[in-house]
Amino acid sequence: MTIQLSHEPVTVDRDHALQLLGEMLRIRRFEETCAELYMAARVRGFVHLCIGQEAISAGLIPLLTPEDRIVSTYREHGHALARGISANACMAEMFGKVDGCSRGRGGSMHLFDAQKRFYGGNAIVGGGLPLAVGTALADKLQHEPNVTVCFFGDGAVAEGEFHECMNLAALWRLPLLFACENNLYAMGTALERAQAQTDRLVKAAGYHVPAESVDGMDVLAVASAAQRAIDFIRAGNGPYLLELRTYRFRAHSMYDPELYRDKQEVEQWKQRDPIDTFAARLLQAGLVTDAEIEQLRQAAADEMAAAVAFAEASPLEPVEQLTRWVYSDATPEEQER
Ligand SMILES: Cc1ncc(C[n+]2csc(CCOP(=O)(O)OP(=O)(O)O)c2C)c(N)n1
Ligand SMILES: [Mg+2]
Repeated sequence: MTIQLSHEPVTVDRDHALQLLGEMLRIRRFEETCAELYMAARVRGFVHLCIGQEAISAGLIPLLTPEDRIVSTYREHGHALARGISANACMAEMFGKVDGCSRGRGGSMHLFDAQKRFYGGNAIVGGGLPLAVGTALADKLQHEPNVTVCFFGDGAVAEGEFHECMNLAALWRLPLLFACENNLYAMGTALERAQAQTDRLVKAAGYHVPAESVDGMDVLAVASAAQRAIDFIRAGNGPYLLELRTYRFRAHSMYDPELYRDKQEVEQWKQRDPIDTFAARLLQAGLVTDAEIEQLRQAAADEMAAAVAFAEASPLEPVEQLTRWVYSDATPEEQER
């Protein structure tokens, strides 16, 4: 099927369409489950949901090779799941259990899996950017053909690290994709209240970094722009910036009373729900049936229910081991985990 986007036609076949939709549904269900668990005080700590932003993870991450690298933010559940960290390992991490992908030591904001080359989960706004410059520099120096993708929010663009990292990545022509998830708010601060220049493309141009702004609510638009960016970077041309225009439907974190935005604005964005709009397009094109969409929904629900059971059955780390991994006494095999 060929779907006409605003700027170009994109071809997607049935299997691919189902895969994209299925991934978004998995992420949505994982996070709805997290919200329920949090309200029931079964999951503690900070929890930041990406509900509304799922098209970014589902559209971009499957385009990477297993050797490529990802550095993310505290709003990273979707990135981690799309990268192939199992729902069991992510959910156990939410519960702080030993089978969590960070052995229960990180929680929601610090999902991590070195084997999947997923280097966090980072609570510091903009904190992932220098790490990503580091992994991209390492790959460049070792002549590895890998791309590092660094996700960060619109708020991180105001940090000095963003500018330093853009400068170094451009200067050294690093294989780094700057993936800015612009959801228009940094906690309770609207972008235009905090930044004099709100056009990310202008900022990228300041460092001679090619950039594109894309509708982050449209999974096909994300995939098509991300493919262009990744091809450009892998060909040795240096960094690229993608601005993914999106919106979070839920609060900043579970503690936020949301006094800074109109309910009407939120409702308007919900009309552009990346899952509902994509499903509607596929149905309209006759590519999938209602029953198939329902099957995907059910599969996601079953997977997440099983993940909760897995997480609950997983033990807490014994107290005697709490000082382990602080100053590493791990064997090389354990360090690989
Ligand atoms: C260096 C730093 N400053 C401030 C904070 C507090 N803080 C946590 S999230 C956040 C907003 C970041 O917004 P954005 O980068 O747009 O990401 P989003 O939450 O919208 O995904 C702030 C200021 C922090 N964690 N780190
Ligand atoms: Mg933001």
